[in-house]
Amino acid sequence: MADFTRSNAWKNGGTFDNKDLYWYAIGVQAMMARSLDNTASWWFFAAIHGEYVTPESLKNPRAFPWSEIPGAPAVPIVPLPAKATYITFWNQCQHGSWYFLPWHRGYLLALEAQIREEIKTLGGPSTWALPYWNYFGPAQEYDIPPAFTAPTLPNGSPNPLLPIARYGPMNSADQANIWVATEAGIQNHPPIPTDLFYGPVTLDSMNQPIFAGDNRVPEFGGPQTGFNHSSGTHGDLEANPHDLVHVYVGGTSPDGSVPGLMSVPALAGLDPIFYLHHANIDRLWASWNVTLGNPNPTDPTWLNGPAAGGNQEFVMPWPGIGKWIYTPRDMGNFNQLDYTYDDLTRPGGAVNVIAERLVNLGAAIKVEGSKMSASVPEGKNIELVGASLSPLRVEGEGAHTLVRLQPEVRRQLTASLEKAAVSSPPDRVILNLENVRGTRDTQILNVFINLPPNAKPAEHPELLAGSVGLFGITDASFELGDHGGEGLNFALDISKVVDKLHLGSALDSDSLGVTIVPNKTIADEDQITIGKVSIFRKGL
Ligand SMILES: [Cu+2]
Repeated sequence: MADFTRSNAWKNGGTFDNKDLYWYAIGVQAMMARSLDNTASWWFFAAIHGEYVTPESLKNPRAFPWSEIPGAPAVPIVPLPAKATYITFWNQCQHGSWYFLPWHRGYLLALEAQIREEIKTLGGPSTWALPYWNYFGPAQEYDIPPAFTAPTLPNGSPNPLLPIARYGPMNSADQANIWVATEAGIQNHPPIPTDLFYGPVTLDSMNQPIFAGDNRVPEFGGPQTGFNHSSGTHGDLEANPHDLVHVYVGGTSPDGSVPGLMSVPALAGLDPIFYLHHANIDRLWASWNVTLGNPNPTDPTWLNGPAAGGNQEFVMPWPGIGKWIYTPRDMGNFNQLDYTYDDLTRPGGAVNVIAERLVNLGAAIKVEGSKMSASVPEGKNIELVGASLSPLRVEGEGAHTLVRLQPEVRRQLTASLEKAAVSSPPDRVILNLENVRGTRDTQILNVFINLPPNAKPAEHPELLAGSVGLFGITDASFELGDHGGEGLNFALDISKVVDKLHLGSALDSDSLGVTIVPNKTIADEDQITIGKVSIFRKGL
């Protein structure tokens, strides 16, 4: 039986009438009153995720220093903790890794424990739990809950949940304009300029039943890695919704000079909405396990975490005990943790992607009422279907390249689609953007396949392969950083687009056109490049 229940932040209209939000604000205010070097301060916790305040982090000339963040709140840059302390605790967040979900679960637990301490000290409820922001919820829940944009607390003091540097999907200084571009959000908000495109934040990642993958097909939870703070291939849940929500909520200042806090890993933990976004990501993982019945890895290298392999350990400050060390094993079994969520149903209901594809491909499948049965291929065979021949510079309103298909592999892929049946599931097809580099974390790139010349992207959603937010690209592109500036990789499941091309006989070609459409015009100094666009098939 869980001791604590995390609830929907939109309860009671998402205002301070929702006592979870009111007490969160009180706790955040107490933590913000402490100094940077205090392990129980708001600033220390933000730096655990990532920071641009130590000399080591500021070596990257494209870093946006904490000293330049416009207040409120006024973000302190001194006093730094002792170096041994910040080396142990700061810059831990795991991205592009199968540790993404378990590391962030522990991070949320530690922050929640600290906030609960503050609340208890100030006479609030001892059962307080961190609320979550379910931007996929009904009505206008794609909007940020109003408690995060109110200028003041009920007593008239400044609202600690409202930072200046939060600009939303329209890159606007108007705090009323902070929302997540889900399909409902896009429909109900001001029209997007038609030469650009806002790729939707979706729940498609919830349909992937396998947790761990590799750099080409990272699956639901991400590729197997060691301790991985930046670079690498983002897993399906990490890429969309996680990265896209960060970038849509953070945005950039209207003149482009200030990144929204949420858009950059080394700034994101400073914005109080961060933890409600991550609580929702954590809830989706729990739902994927508990409601959909999908298993976490049983591999000891996942269970024991990177410390068992000689890497850094996952460690958090913890009120009363000082320091808490944890592993993915401690985080993975949701039913054994001391908290739960008020809603673990899979948002949008169950979806069987393979069954949907079989219907679209015209295969005869067994239909029982509204339920369709078809198994998911568990195969490990991954094969390159084709790749672009040269690196791609993405500037202005976008870029275009060709992916050359290898005739023999393309024929095998076509054959798999032609003979698709319950007993012979079609290949999955995955498009990779490899070594994406640049200096603008706030950018979103939308990837279209065979978009006709001069066509408006918004009129061709059926050709959208997917969308990626460049959350973390500045650090991942720094030559003197952890991975030599190799950049980020993204993997988009394009099976449904390929099925349509196949049915329209457009797959029978020696190449596919790939068009990159940004969500906002790209400035030259952002230096966004894609090393290679490649396409893989994953079959039985
Ligand atoms: Cu995050």
